[in-house]
Amino acid sequence: MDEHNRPIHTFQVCNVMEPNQNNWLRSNWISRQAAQKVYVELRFTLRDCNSIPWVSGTCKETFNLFYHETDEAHGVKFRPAQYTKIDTIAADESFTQMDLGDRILKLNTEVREVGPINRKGFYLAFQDIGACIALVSVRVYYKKCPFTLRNLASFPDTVPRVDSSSLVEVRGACVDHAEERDTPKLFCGADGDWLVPLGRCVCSVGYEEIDACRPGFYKAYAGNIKCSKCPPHSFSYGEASAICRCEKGFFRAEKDPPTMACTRPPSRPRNLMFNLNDTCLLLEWSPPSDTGGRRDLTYNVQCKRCGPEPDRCQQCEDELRFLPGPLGLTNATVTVVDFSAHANYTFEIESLNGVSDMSSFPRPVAIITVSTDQGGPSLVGALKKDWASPNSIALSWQQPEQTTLPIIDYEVKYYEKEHELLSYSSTRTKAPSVIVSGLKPATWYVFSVRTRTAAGYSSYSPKYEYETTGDCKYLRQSKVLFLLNQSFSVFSRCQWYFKAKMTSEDKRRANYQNGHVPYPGIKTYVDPDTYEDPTQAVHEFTKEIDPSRIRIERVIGAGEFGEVCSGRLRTPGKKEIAVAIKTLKGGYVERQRWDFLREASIMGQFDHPNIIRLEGVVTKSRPVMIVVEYMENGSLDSFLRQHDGHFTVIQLVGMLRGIASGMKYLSDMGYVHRDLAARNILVNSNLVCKVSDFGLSRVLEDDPEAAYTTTGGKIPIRWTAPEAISYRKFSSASDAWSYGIVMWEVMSYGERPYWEMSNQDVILSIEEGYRLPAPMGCPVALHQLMLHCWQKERNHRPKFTDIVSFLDKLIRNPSSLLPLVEDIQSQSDINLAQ
Ligand code: ACK
Repeated sequence: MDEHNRPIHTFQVCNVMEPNQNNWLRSNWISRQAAQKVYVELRFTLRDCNSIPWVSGTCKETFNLFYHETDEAHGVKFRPAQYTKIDTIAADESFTQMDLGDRILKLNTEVREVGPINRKGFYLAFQDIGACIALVSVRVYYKKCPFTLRNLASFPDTVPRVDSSSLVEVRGACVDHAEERDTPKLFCGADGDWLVPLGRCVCSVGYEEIDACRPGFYKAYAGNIKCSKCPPHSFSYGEASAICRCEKGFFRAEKDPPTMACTRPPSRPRNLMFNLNDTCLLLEWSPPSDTGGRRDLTYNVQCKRCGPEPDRCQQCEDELRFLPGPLGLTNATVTVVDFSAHANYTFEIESLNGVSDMSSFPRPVAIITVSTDQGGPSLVGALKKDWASPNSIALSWQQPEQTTLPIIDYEVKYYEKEHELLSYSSTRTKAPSVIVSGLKPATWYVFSVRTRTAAGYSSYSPKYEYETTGDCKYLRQSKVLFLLNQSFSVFSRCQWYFKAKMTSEDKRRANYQNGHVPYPGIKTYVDPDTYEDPTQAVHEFTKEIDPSRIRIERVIGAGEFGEVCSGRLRTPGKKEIAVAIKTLKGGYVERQRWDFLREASIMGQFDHPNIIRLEGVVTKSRPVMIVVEYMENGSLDSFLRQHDGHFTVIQLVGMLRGIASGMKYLSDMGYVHRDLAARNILVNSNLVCKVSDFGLSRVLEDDPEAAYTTTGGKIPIRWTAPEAISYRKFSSASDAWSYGIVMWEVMSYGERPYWEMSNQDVILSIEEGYRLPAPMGCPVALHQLMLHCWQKERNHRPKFTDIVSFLDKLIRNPSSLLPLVEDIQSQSDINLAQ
């Protein structure tokens, strides 16, 4: 019985009482098969001699294992002398009589290696020399590395070497639909384990691991990558596709990779137009609406010349000269020269791409007929000069009343009157107005305009002659100003003596005499520094607020004098309002208190929607506070940086208009800001921009942008006009320069003017005539206005009132903002190429 009490067959011997035992048991012949080394596992029981009385001389506790190699079976023949001993086998555990009674089976298992075996087979034999044994089972086996698949290669059953320290190198064979990358190899170890995988196979085209590509998928390259979905406009019906086939009407060019979508020929060019003058015919068109999904778009031009009967046409490419050529054009334009006057040419422009040749459909073309007898759509009305400066002339004209086709734009052609035959320039505008800049001072120019519709250009308007203003006139004006300045300084000295006794009305009058011409209904600004007792200025221009009406909510920033907080202000009988509260930190000296309150005394004099509004001050209790309206979006520069690209041009122009309007108010009042910059503009929740930071004579001390100049002042160099930098000539004209910089900051969404250039380089480059280029996406009209603000000669700069009305015009006519500087630049590149 085995341990589970099942009956088993055993070979037993137990002649322990008799001496000189020599009993043999021999196996059948065992075929070696592929084995070089075999293992013999024996399971047996053995009786403990001590547990058997009276057997001490004869009882043994071991038996012997033998083998004999032969190439064939010997039948019953058995000659023990031929056998080789493998080992003496002893039991780890032997059993006793008690174990038998308790039916405990103490089974031993022993394994022995036999080999190398060279003959075809062998016998095993067991020799008993007087033990009490039962041989329960004999298992004979050999070890092999079994068939395996590794790295898409199959490795066959492999028998290890007899010498257990050397490995068998086995080359794998790629499985079906896989191909070798590096020779796949495995090594078979002595214990039948596969070791050290090397090399690999990869899936062939059209197959992925485990499976063939499903329909709708493909695999164009061998490799252990997945099958991919067919690219757009292609399909695969069957399994294991190496490439997807193109849908009808779509193609794959020879060099297109299988991963690329199938493409089709492009549609026809659009908006084909011509522009004719005496010597040149410019054909221009827009790219097709459907490029077929490709980028290798080109155009061919064909020409037909037709007589009075339209069906009698001749090819005419050879008669004409095309620049750069008639075929394979990559730009949507071609210039035609050497044409005859008084002829009708029909041009066909076809768009092509890399698969056009594969389609059997006729190629769609755009057709235009050009009569070289000039004429065309309607004329524009009279050309009026709006204003002129030494370098620019602003023109406007009436829009043609009736045009069958919408006007695309106007072309303004101009040249110096004296050099009519030498050269001319042209500029385009979508609005019926233009500022022509880059002109010479005191020079006569000739202008004419023509309209462009989809049918081409009209003939030019009659010529109009206008002159730029001359420098002499300005020189004269400067002299007058200079003289006025002389008298001011005398007056200023006298003023000193009267200062204490002057009322604000007297001061306004004094300001008036200082050269500021007050506008009817607009007060003149009074410099609070002209008060001997500053408290009086504070008293005169600000309202004292009872601090109990103020509720401070949170700190929003740090000012030069203390924290800036937001909060609420209650006014009896009015709605509570949000306010910003600037505080003066404790431990100040009287001078600092005055510097702090000076801003309030200035702000309190202003009342304009684009100037930050002073609600009042707290001076009679601590802390001293200045309370102003709350501007939800904080300062303009950081606001723009946080919302880069978020606004329409019209919104940006709206902000600029607001700032210009605030500045117009300040300049009308005779107040010069000196530190106009986006960081000193605040923005509320409705995007209304308001001028702030009236830090005043001391403003520049507080501005982190301000740097000391050679003349000793502290100045925000990048925002300041050259005359203010070199000799502190601050004026509304220098504010206009700064306004130009603010325009640039706004249009570039808070970019730093002159980027990382040093202050010294900025000064030098301005001196050499360098000006900031237009920011990306900046309309031409706005950059021209900036350049106007940055005229070296300050009297040539626009006044804020001009700026406001110019911006208003742009806002009323948004199409005037469409031409962008970058578009015009690429257009002028084309013109230059011609
Ligand atoms: O850029 P900001 O958010 O806007 O951070 C500064 C900070 O206080 C220190 O000057 C903000 N600030 C100043 N005045 C006002 C105001 N009237 N309304 C809202 N924020 C203000 C400014």
